[in-house]
Amino acid sequence: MRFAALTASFFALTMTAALPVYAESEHQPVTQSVETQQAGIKVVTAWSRELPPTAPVGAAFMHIENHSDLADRLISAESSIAHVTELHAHIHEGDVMRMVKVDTIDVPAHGQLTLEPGGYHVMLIDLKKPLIAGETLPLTLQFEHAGQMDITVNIKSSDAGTSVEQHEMDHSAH
Ligand SMILES: [Cu+2]
Repeated sequence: MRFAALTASFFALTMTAALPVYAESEHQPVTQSVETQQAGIKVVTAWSRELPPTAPVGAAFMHIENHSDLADRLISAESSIAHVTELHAHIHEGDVMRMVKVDTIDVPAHGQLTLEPGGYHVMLIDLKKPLIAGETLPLTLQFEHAGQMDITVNIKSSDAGTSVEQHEMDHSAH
């Protein structure tokens, strides 16, 4: 049962990889997104996806900008919603894509990086609470240079697109 749920969750992540992903928010007001900046590192549009209450794992995605001259790297993450939080990447093995744990995720000097379905993500393992659309979850990121950053992750509905623009369109339609 646990394996089945994990597989379903992985399948959902893999399937969304082909969808267009959020790219740039600089030019438009992003009212829903939480923006956190510290020591040249800026984290925008952190999001997760709602999952059935029985799902043992979830994932958090975000866009990270490094406005400093120093290359930085994400070295760990922690959330009170999960017993274990890991940094993950997806790798291709032949036709199969699978998740692997990574020690760090590099953010180049004056560069940017998007954690997204099918790519890097923060894995929330052994969830203490279900991920419910419209709610948020707290996440503490640890960067090598920028240090610790507390961010808020928006939980989106499972049928929402992967972009924050889509998320907002969904809301404005009400
Ligand atoms: Cu993962």
